[in-house]
Amino acid sequence: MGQIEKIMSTKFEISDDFIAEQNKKSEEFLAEDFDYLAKKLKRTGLEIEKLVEKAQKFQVAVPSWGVGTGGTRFARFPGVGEPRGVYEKLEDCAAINTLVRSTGAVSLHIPWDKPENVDELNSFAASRGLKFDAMNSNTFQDQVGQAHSYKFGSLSHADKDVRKQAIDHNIECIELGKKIGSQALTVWVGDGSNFAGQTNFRHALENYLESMREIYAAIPDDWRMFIEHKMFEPSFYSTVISDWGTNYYAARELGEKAFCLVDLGHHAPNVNIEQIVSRLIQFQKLGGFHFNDSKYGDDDLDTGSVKPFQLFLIFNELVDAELNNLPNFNPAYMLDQSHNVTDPIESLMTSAAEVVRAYVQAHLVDRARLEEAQRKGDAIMALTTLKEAFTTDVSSILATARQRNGGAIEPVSVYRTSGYRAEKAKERPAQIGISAGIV
Ligand code: LRH
Ligand code: MN
Repeated sequence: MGQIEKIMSTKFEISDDFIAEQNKKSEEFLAEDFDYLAKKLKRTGLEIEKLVEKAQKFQVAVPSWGVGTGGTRFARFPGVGEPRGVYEKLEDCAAINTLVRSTGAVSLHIPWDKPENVDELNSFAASRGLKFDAMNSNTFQDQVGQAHSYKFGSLSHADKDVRKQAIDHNIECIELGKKIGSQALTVWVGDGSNFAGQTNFRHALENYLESMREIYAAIPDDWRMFIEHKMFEPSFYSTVISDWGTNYYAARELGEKAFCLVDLGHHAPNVNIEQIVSRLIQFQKLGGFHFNDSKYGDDDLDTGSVKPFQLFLIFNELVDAELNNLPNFNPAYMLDQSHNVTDPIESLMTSAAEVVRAYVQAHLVDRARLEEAQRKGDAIMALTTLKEAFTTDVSSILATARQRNGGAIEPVSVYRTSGYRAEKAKERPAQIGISAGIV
């Protein structure tokens, strides 16, 4: 056992026995709700046990940067027992997975999570039952001692030396990812401009593609590269990879290991994201998702907390692709949220459950009836068919899946009863100082 693991083994954890004991309080009502739903679904020819199995297998990765309290440019109001480094972040990610059993992988952000000792990181993660999902590079902030600033861009920067620095950083992320079992690199760049004329749109995209080709060449054959588009912020006049079309063009240009990642908050309000998803599935370039929710900009609110019907409609497209075995369809699911006013662990548990909910509800859709309605142009029947699935309360399926996986029937109340946050407040003395932003 390594040094870190020895230290961390003394820390408070939520035990499986505690969860099983707490579940006793809810088992009876759960059984009642489950039996009622089983009968209701049977009427439409659906086997509830098959749906529970699907829910038990479903996984969505959590962002390491999501377990700390987030903030805005105005302020960040840290909570108690904040994780102070990658090991405490993994501790909290493990607590989430212990309770919901659908978040067994963590997506790291470099250099925020750069480990001193990779072997220690690997053995600690393994000891907590965690794997590593996509690596996230960071060329949107300047690190202390960095030779060139990213103030005016990174992979698309007019200066070749700045681009080289950004390319090298992404390749460093791949090399680290290979050592910890990750199989994907997510590249999001904030590159763009704040004034008309500040950048040449064509040159910026050409520079970006030239840089990405060098990074792509370092992507191992069993890896994928996820390109993340975003309409605006931190640039407020133009963004180099601003929409799914440019993203798709870049992924096509780079090659078969490059795919498009859809962060739900990276689109203008009311954009039809489910159609973008359908297009990327059809074009065999859907790499994955950063799930969150928003009302205005990239608000990074909890998934399903603002537009749950949109989340359902996105999964309706994903399940349609799954059931039709469409080619090259293997999307990576991740949460990417910022928790400014809630306990991040509660938000991530609740959001993970909302993603599984949308997935299970999408499996309730009577697809034969939907296709018939679509053939006949019967809009009301089509919408009703979707709404019947969306308005079916599948909570008892989700809770049963968690319970059968060894997790909590009621994750948030078991978490609160465990006193985990208060224990972490004792173990992790607060770090004094004003801060803003997401980390
Ligand atoms: C950009 C983004 C990106 C991450 C960052 C933390 O808005 O969605 O995925 O690198 O948030
Ligand atoms: Mn994102």
